[in-house]
Amino acid sequence: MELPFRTGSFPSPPPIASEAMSPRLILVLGDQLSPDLSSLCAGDRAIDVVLMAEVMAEASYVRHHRKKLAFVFSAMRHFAEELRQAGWRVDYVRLDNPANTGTLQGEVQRALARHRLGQTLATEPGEWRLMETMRGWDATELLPDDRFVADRHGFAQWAQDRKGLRMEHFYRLMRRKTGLLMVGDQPAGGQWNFDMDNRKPAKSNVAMPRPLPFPPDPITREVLDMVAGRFDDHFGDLEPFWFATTRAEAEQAFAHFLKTSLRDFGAYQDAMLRDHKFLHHAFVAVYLNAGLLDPLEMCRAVETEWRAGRVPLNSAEGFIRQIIGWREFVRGVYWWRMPGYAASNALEAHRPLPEFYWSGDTPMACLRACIAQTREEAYAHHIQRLMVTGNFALLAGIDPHELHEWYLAVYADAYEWVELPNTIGMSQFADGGLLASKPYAASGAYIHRMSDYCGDCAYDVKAKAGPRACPFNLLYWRFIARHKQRLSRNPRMAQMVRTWERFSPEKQAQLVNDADAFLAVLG
Ligand code: FAD
Ligand code: DLZ
Ligand code: SF4
Repeated sequence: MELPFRTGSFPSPPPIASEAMSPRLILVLGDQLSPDLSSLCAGDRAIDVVLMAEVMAEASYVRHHRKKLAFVFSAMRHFAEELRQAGWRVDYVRLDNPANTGTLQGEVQRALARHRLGQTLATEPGEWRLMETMRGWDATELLPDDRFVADRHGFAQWAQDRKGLRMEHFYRLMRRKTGLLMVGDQPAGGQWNFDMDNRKPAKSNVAMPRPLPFPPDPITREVLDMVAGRFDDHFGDLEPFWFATTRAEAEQAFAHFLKTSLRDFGAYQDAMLRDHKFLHHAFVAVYLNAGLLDPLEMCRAVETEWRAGRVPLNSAEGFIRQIIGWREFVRGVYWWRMPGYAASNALEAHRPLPEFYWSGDTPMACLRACIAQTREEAYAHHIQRLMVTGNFALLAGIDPHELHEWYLAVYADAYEWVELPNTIGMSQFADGGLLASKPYAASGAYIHRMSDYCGDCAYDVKAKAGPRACPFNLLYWRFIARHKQRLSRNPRMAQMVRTWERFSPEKQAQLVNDADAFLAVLG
């Protein structure tokens, strides 16, 4: 059962062919900022040349948030400096270089000619789109990206032999493989999962920690000026910019999280508050996905905090599950099911994405708050993404592909391998239940219980019908009615279908009419 994941050992790069001993160009992408990247490990710093290139094609395949662009370019420039200090010859092409061709392929070709090299070496890119392109390049060797706990081929092998995929099964394999929170072959605390302890609403009047900010240094300042000048049509506030842009800073930010927030991470994981954008969340996905942090090192540090008695097990387990469970699982699903996965639309949702997802201009206070903080910080935490912006889109029948492009653009941590399965699978159920066991559909009552948004809203969360009824309440029943055949076959949703069927025909008609009236003016 555990064999596909090579228990106890991690994938190592395949041997390099003997002809590859001549100097090569090593292409390092903007989310590959790890000194132990497979291509760097296989390279030879005495003879090879590292190429890093800022290119318009990557900066504009969706209109990335301006803070995300600033983060990627600044982190790339800092990483290039670190490689130089480590003895690598680095050729760094800036976006504003007049000779920049605008594409990675163009920059590789130019660099090969500049350095009189004939071969390129790279670590596999994280996105299918780029993998397809790079596989077509001449004389290019692609090495596996081994910065993950599970290798993607092993995942596909494991997944295709199973009737139904469940993250929990995969997660237990990862716990066994890594030994994290294990006592012998049993889970610490006698339970694999403490999610039931992790659903407390939070109080808005208590002091909250916040992620460690870093004032921009001269490299970042130069990048901020460039992004301000070139990307004024992209979404999001560029300043104040406070993200870590080096590995050392990202490690400091994570250490700060361990000290100030991990203890309460579990209990308040699902809470949402107007004035506390980060609550006890780590704000590390942006660093982790770019390669500035290492997932296993992070999990081991969390485990150490628990073993030292400084944090409770539900928090340590909750955090580790997100990293070696969900993060690895969605990556596995992505590579297993692409390219078709991106076009999934099992619920046949075709409504265009409402304009307010960009402007935040809506009387719905929960959506207004989540979109405002997304614009300010290129960040919203998981429950804001899943149960506010995602839930609304699911209930309203928004086209999942349009929504996917929105999530990919607006979050600083967004790369397709992690964003797409979260959007298509977990949030929109557009894969028909491959990734999630039920649609994450909820009425206003859930948002009211877990947040303080409703007090500030033009709608009444308690009203189930009429013009002031919370739109989530109206849309929830319309969703159940619309998909009742499919949902009645789902053991976790069948009860809601039965409730719907017990409503009188008049009540059903009113709910659907009110919901349709709301959608008609949604735009
Ligand atoms: P914390 O809440 O502190 O969690 C710790 C870490 O666990 C995160 O940094 C992340 O690496 C990992 N993690 C937690 N949940 C997930 C998950 N469902 N999938 C993968 N990793 C997870 N995460 C991304 O990294 N990039 C995305 O583009 C992205 N898009 C999402 C889109 C939707 C619709 C949804 C519902 C979720 C998405 N997520 C995405 C997952 C999750 O929301 C973010 O990882 C998390 O909010 C990042 O903030 P944090 O670092 O403070 O995380
Ligand atoms: C996200 C991003 C951006 C905005 N810009 C660049 C870039 O200019 N050069 C680069 O090498 N990488 C960039 N990236 C990261 C890539 O988009 C990422 O490597 C692919 O999407 C694969 O995950
Ligand atoms: Fe959101 Fe409804 Fe609450 Fe308004 S009343 S904040 S729309 S859940």
